[in-house]
Amino acid sequence: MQLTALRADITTLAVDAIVNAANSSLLGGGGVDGAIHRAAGPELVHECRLLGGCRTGQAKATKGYRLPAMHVIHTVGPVWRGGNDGEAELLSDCYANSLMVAETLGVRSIAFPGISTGIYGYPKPEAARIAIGTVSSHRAGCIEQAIFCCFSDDDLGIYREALARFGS
Ligand code: AR6
Repeated sequence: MQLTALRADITTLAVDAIVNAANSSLLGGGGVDGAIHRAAGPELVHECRLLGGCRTGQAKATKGYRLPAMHVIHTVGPVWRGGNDGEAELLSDCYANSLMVAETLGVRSIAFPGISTGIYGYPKPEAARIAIGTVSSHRAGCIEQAIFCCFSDDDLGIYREALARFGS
């Protein structure tokens, strides 16, 4: 699987699936969640209502509706509470479970935002290391490309450095 980082608004990416950093209601919110719902249109929240929410670390899929991406995989990251509350494992679960759901959909390209690193307050360099470590240890079936979609140049710098350290 190829791992890349780029700077973009995730709602513009023409990949098979984008991942949404949602909350457990799956009914929308701020940050990347709000942007995805606005770009996908109202049908997205209609489908989300049928999913019955989502626990932290888990992932559930919907269609992409008006997005260029075919699928949205909604996952719920942990709220950062200082690091001793299982945050790292839960964040890793978000990436691993999103990839598992993507495989069941036959996804070949997937883009991730920095789950939990906005409103939920997860420190960005540590979150990037977990994201890269988890995605690179996934035994790929159909997924050929994983993109870490960074919203700012600073975030892209963090991912570039983490990828270089990881040896990608
Ligand atoms: N494209 C790519 N990345 C983005 C975009 C975008 N359009 N917009 C923001 N980001 P956040 P969280 C980045 O706060 O921390 C919502 O209200 C942003 O810079 O969206 O997991 C949910 O409903 C940051 O690096 O998600 C939950 O209640 C990253 O996306 C809560 O926020 C994640 O920031 C989830 O908080």
